[in-house]
Amino acid sequence: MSIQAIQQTIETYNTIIIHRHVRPDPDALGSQAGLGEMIKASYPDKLVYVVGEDDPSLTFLVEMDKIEDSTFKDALIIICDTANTGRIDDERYKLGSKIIKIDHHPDVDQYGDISWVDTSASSTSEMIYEFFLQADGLVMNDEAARLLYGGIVGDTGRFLFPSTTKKTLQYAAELVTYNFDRTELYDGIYNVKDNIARMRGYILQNFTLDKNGLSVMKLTKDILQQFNVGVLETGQLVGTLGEIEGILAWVFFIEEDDQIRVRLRSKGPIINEVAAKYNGGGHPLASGASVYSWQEAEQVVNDLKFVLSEYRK
Ligand SMILES: [Mn+2]
Repeated sequence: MSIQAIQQTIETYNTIIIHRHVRPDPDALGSQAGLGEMIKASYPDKLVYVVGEDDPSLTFLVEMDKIEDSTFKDALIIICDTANTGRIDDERYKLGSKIIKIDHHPDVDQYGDISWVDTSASSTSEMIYEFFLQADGLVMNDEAARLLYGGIVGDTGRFLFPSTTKKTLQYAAELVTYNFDRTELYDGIYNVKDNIARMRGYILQNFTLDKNGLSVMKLTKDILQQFNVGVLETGQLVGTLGEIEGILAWVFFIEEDDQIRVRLRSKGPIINEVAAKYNGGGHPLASGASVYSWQEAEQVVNDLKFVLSEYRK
């Protein structure tokens, strides 16, 4: 089974470089760095690096390593939480000698010499803990536990989303027996700056809601500027509409310099097929895409209207 194959492969390499997706979330970083810490603790002689761009709002979790191109030569590459190669942060993964994919998103873009994809897992961090349990003689420590717990918390919305299973809660229960500061972790993930709080106020004042339960929010450059919210920070906004009665699915359009970023969320209707039509993808109930004009954004809205009306039949 792939867990054994993954451990055997890790054992044969001296240098291991771990990647994750661009614009990381706590699960991307938690699985990446949690696995890294575990490998370091289990095989102290190996050189283990985590790479990608740092997101300033998440450096409390982990900071990335800066490494030379030459380090990739003969290295094992492990890519966590990344469904398609286009979203891998740090393209130099191509310079490595072998690739392992570990992910919980639908396996649309199959890549890697070894691939372990489990869409029933709440998070890739949960899979990394499973890897620890099923592999032979691996070492867990406080830092790895902190990272994996943070990843699980992030992807399950603090154990709220339906992806949370008995296994998720069991693993979380085991992880909290390690010594790390949970309050500090929650503050790091959930505290927001005042500009984000005010922008949320704007969203709550201005969201639309149609008869089928679709909500549309357009955040133009002007509005983002008015609230002094940067592109990276907009990820903290999309959940704002999640608790409003009557909203079945919602879409955020975020205007950037070169594109309009589309963030889709749903409480039932499958929306990742719409995302796939517009240069994107993701989970059935949470995905993202890109469009290049407001006319194209209207097409996304029309496609979503169709999905919702079909869902309600
Ligand atoms: Mn994830």
